[in-house]
Amino acid sequence: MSKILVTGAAGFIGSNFVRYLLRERPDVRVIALDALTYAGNLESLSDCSCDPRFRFVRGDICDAGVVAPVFREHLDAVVNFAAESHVDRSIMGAQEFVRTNFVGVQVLLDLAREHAVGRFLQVSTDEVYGSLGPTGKFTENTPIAPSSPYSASKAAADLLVHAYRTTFGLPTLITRCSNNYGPFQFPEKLIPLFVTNLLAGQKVPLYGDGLNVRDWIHVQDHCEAILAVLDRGKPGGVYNIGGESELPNIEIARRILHYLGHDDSMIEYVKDRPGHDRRYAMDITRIGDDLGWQPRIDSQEGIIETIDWYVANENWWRRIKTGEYLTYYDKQYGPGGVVGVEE
Ligand code: NAD
Ligand code: TDX
Repeated sequence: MSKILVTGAAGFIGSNFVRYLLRERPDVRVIALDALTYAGNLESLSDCSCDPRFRFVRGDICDAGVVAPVFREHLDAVVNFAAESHVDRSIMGAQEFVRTNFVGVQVLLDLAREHAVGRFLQVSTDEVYGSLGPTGKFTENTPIAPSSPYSASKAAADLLVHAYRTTFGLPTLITRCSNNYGPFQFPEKLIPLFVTNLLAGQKVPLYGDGLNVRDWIHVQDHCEAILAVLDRGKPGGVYNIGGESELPNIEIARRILHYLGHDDSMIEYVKDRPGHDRRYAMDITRIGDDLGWQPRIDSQEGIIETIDWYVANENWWRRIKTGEYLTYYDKQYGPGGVVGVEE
């Protein structure tokens, strides 16, 4: 039975990945580590908690003292999702982004080296490449040119991962994915923010002219791509992941508005995000050719299914909006402390 450490497991993509891994791989044990920042929600993993192959550890990836005992458990692989992930917050203050997204990765890399972990997969982002004009796509050879403190901290981590591969021969992998949507996304990001605002009778804030373009991928497709890279990716390899579904923000807004029975009058055009990247688009030739992965979920259907999920799971997002979700950990495990570490 192999043992995989998933960091940032209580976040949006991490929780979807843990659920997918447990479903897909009967022979895998998962240690789910998360600091439970504002973005971490253990309720997103409540259905996994009774699986004997699942264990939750509360811990900060920057704190080697807390994370080291987990590495002493002979891990086969580490998949690092832990990050500060919201661009707008990084514009308000970069410190936590540098700390978690860069220093945290250094702590994990050192531990992976010390304990000879078999595979270290760093979950990165298309944003490290910066912004595209109206044509062209990012390939893995596109120069790194991040625009925001968030993407700069992710790019810095990618460089560090590369350096650990070159200097120490660590079996690293990097995935760079485009914008995800799907269940359990924190309602500060475009799609869940707009859906939950409308369900609560509020307008949706569209930045600038609403014509910025993102390449949207369902989180399930992203999880499948990550597992393909973890299984079969070439050590030292970088893999772009994308949904092949470019949409301007206004189009996303209108799909959500119309599906929920509203018109453009519920759009509030607001001041643009500083340094706002105009367009992202991913060339996914490498992961297709080398690993046989392709996105499977059509964004037209996937976005509607996602809206339905937020409608059906109002309790999940309402508890975030009221802050009640922050008390869940203490109710499950008792106040404070680190749980789940096997010495
Ligand atoms: P998220 O904000 O939903 O989740 C991040 C998780 O990391 C949270 O559970 C949080 O509690 C945890 N965390 C934060 N700081 C930590 C620390 N110091 N120690 C331990 N845990 C900590 O983010 P997400 O959208 O799920 O993104 C996951 C990863 O995927 C990130 O690395 C992000 O850069 C990357 N990514 C996201 C997208 C996207 O569209 N959401 C696209 C490409 C790449
Ligand atoms: O209220 C909003 N209004 C708006 O117009 C918000 C929150 C966003 N936007 C725009 C900004 C972007 O052009 O929508 C687009 C998507 O914004 P976000 O959901 O904040 O995502 P983005 O900035 O594109 O970054 C996301 O994808 C790449 C994730 O948050 C990152 O973690 C990931 O690396």
